Formats: sequence, C-alpha cells, structure tokens
Amino acid sequence: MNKRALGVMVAGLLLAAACGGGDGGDGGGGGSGEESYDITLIQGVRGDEFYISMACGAQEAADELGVNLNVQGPDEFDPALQTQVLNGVLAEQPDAILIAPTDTRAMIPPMQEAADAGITIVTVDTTIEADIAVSAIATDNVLGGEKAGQTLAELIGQEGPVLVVNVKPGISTTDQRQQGFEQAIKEFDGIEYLGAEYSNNDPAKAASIVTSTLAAEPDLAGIFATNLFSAEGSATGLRNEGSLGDVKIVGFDASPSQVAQLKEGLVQALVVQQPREIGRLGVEQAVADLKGEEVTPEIATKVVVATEKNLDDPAIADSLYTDEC
Ligand code: T6T
Repeated sequence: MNKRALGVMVAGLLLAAACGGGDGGDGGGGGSGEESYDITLIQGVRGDEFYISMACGAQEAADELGVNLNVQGPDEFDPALQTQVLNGVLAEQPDAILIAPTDTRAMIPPMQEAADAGITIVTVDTTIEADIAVSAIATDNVLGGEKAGQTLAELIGQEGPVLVVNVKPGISTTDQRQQGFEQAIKEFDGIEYLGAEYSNNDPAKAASIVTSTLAAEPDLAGIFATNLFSAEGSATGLRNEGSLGDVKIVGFDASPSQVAQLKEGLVQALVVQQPREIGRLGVEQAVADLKGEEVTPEIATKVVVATEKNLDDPAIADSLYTDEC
C-alpha cells in the first residue's frame, strides 16, 4: 500500500471511530455517511434454493439501505442445530435478526433470549407460537395448500386416492399447507385422502414413501408434496417406479431441479412462493424498527401456480428460485 492510500485509510478509520461506527450497536441507519446496521439472516437450512433466493432479496435491500448483512443457517432443518446457530449469532450482537424458525415451539426460548438482549427480531417464512417478532413475513400457506388441492383435484379428474408428503409436524408453513390442501379436497366426493407422511426434509425418505405407498395403493392418483425436498424426492420416487405421468404430483416451491422435473412431465404443477420478496421485506421491516419507524406486524406474500405451459410468463419466470444471486 502506498503512503497516500495508507493516509486515506487512517483518516477513514479516525472518522469512523469519531462517528462511533463499526461497533454494531445502536445504529443510526443506512445510507452514505451514516452508521449502518448489522443484520443477520438465519435460514431454516443452508443450501436450500428457497433460502438462497431469500438471501438474494435480503442482500438487495441491504445494499440499498446500507445494511451489513450476514447470512447463516444450520446444516439440517432442525431446531437444535438452528439454536446453536442462533446462539453464535447472539454472541456477535447484531442490531437485528431475521429468522426462519424451524419449529413453532422449540425456537421460542432462544428467540426470546435474543429479543431480551435488545435485538430486533423479524420472522421470515416460518413463524412461532409467541409474540416475539416485530414483523412476520410469510407466504399465505393455507391459501397455497388450497391452490395445491384444487390443482391436484383437476389433474386427477376429481377422483382417486391422494397422499400428502409433508416435512415434519411443528413447522408453521408446511402444517398450514397440509391444512389448506385438506380443506380444498374435502369438496370432492370422489377423492380418497390417504393422509400425510413425513419426509423429515430428506428427498430419499420422500422417494421411499412414494415407493411404499405405490406398493400398497397401486391406484394412487395424486401426491401433494409440501416443500422443495419433499417434492424433489417424491418425483424421484415416481421416476424410480416408472410411473411417470400415471400419478400426478403437485409440489410446493420452485428449485432448478423442481423446474426440470416439471419440464420432464414428472411433476404437473408447482406452487411457487416469493422468497426474494420475503427477504427484501424482512430487511426493510427490521430497518424500520431500528429507526423507530412504523412496522407492519404481519405481511402475507403471494403464491403463483407454475405449470409446464406457463413457465415463460413473466410472473412465473420471475418467481422461480435460484441457486446463486
Ligand atoms: O418451502 C420452503 C419453506 O417455505 C418451508 O418453510 C421449509 O421448506 C422450504 O424451505 C423448502 O425447502
């Protein structure tokens, strides 16, 4: 580094120290010349394109608002692992945490601890059964489940046995999707509901659920898979059984692999969320709270139904998930 560059750097550091910058404490808001906030996004699980897309939206908002965004997540969709991540984040004392809690109850105590430490909490995607977050931004998951039910009913000519491949009980989003689906299919007398089985967010488990269900119910007409990994795995299960197109699948989410399965005809429809929008809104709401501005306690984001035919419509194409920003 030359002397001039060093001088500029030292002057910058002195200025930052004078303004109290860099301590991540009581930030004065984004924008040039002002202290910026430190916000951490804690995903439900790392490597899931839903949360990757959410992080991209959060980063866009962070760039616009001059926020330092840090993104972390557990290796599995699991409250014990997510609590460890949250505890590590707590030690860093960010101004706000955006979190997708992996369990409606188990995540209450660690989130309460974070709120008690004066950190602004915003939930993104999933929610908890306690009033800790200043804002909760989520898909209308009951509506999404209803749309899945209506779409699947249409695909199977309103008759035959149908199965739900869910994730695990206690996740707000996927519980609500199942609820919405069950409400919707009640309207069709010809549909026999086989109930829900749980994949534990493991595609291999989802595939084996499909294999064993087909062995017991060779006339299986349709499957609703309530999230990305359950849907990817269910479709793989059908491919393994050579049942391409015989059994209709409506999945939730729109990862690149799910879109490929839709194009292949293995899956007939996907209920697509707006994870980028959820991430963006999460940062905006956190910053509003930190600045003492008005915050919206609950924001519901929309879903769209993608089929092979409408994939190029801008409303659908713009909603598909990404594996990198
Ligand atoms: O479906 C999303 C998310 O909305 C849900 O809460 C958990 O699973 C996903 O992340 C997809 O894997």
